[in-house]
Amino acid sequence: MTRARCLALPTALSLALSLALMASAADASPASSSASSAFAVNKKVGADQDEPWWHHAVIYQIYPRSFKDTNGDGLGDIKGITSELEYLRDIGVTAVWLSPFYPSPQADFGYDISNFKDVDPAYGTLEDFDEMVKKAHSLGMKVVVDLVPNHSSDEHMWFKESAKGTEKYKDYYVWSEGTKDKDGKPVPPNNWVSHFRGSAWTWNDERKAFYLHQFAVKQPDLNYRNPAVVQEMKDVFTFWMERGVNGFRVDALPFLFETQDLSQDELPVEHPSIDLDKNDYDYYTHPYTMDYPDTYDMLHQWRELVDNFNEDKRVIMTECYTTFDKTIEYYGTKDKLGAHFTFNFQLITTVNKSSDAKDFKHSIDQWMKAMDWRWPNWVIGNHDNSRVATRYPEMADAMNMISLTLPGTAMTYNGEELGMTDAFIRWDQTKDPQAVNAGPEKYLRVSRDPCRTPMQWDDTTSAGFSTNSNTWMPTNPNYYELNVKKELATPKSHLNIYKDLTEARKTETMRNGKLETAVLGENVLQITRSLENADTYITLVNMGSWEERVKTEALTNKGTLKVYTASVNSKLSKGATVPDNFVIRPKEAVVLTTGEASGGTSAATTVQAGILLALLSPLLCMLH
Ligand SMILES: [Ca+2]
Ligand SMILES: [Ca+2]
Repeated sequence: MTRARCLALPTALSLALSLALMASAADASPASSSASSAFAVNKKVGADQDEPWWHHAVIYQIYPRSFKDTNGDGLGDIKGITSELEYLRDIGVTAVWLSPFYPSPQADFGYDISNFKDVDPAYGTLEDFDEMVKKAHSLGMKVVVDLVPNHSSDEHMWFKESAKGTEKYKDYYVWSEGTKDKDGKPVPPNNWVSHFRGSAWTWNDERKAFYLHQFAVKQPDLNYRNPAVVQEMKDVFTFWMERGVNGFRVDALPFLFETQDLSQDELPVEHPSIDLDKNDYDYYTHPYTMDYPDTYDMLHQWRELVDNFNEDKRVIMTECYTTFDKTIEYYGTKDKLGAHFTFNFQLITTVNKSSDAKDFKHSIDQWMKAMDWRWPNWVIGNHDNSRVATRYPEMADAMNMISLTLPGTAMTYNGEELGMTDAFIRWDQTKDPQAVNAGPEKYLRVSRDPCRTPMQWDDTTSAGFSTNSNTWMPTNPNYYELNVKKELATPKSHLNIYKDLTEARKTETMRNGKLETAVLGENVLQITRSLENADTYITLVNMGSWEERVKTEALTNKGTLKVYTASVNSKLSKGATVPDNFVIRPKEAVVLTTGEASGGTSAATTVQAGILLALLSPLLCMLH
């Protein structure tokens, strides 16, 4: 048996009017909407009022290893990216961000870099890279590269020379002789633990000292208190800007600087989770190794370098998993700018499949309230997190609708446009160092392998990712039915819905319209985008486990509402006129508009809506 509630949608009139309506509706019925929150889209970011390319961009994260293999070695490559740029353009992507493709021993899949200014031969050459950038630009797309400043590989020439004590390089890394135990054996200077478990200090026999590594043993932290290191990394930015890249995604920024007083131990968190022990990073607080003030200053220096390189606009987007306030601080201040935007991980870290619509509204509002002069962005998935369709069962479309209809820059991790899911990777197939270090009992809790499986292009060998059936990471066995080819041919597929959404983003309303968020009843999240003299767009998502009834009569004074696009689990179809009352299924999501549906309407859809309304009438009676 279903449970349906009558919900009143707030109007897309002025905020004051909406609030007044909400207040009176709330008095009348417990199922009415909560107060809505409104946010203007502020374009004045930094000193420059011209809109940069990245403001309304859909930035698509490519994990090069898993995207497309063109030479049959089972590894993705740069030529593979080049070969699929038309696909990306056609689905509405406006910029690609490439996860690391630099020469690397692959101890942490490219985040351990042995040369910051080259392409790993496994992925191709600098010429391949230049070709890719040229083609992307010719298709009207931008290219962003990953920049990994915190550490290099221990196989980088700098580290080898530093370990030898070569004068020029001896202070390129953070070295300490530590202390001695009772047997005279050297022990690390403090209790700092690496992200990948165990001490963050490893003894180097050649140097006769410990080196700091906040991540893997093979990722020694660079010493940014050495001006030569600061200059080296600035040269890396310049090298890639000269090759035509349009921006940088800066990796693991909060860990750039540590305290200089290495005698400081870090304290355990107050109530560590029972499955954590003293070798786990999350067992401790990190006041001496995270969000250090000098880090914010270095970011400002990079911002100046990138903004002043030439007349082209480039973006710095930063990866900072930290507290909310510290995250916002990475935007810098109006007087001392930091990132153009720092990743908004709110939809990964503050909400999950158990969250209700109020939690989502709070998560979105909290970010928007902090924006002020800052530019918003939305991240729902990446190479470090379980895939969206797995984290939010049956909500792949809903999450894409949320991230793509909110104002600001939208990020899409490769495969999320298809609703790709995490694959199960056996212990003996596990490659992620974080998972390997956790051991066979705990690896599934931390492994990032499941979200890094090959892109699913079609139903041929290895999902069309490679002609080789032996790929570096197994292909998710669901590729026979979950792939680009099939979804492109299926009118109501995750991919075609994604295309509808990127199309909507081109409208003036989506670019410049104000945002209102509201909750209908307990479970339906409403995101309204409106602009004077332009069509209104309303995203509705039922976060609950039951059907919800939505009443549309008070919604708009702009005429009939149509379904712009609807999730695969929706009964509504694109182009259908929205009935006065309709039921929204659990985890269903729709975008409604006062204008036309994406890509026009079909004759069948209106009929379907009529049938739906007829089916609903018994429920309407039940409620009286
Ligand atoms: Ca290859
Ligand atoms: Ca560091």
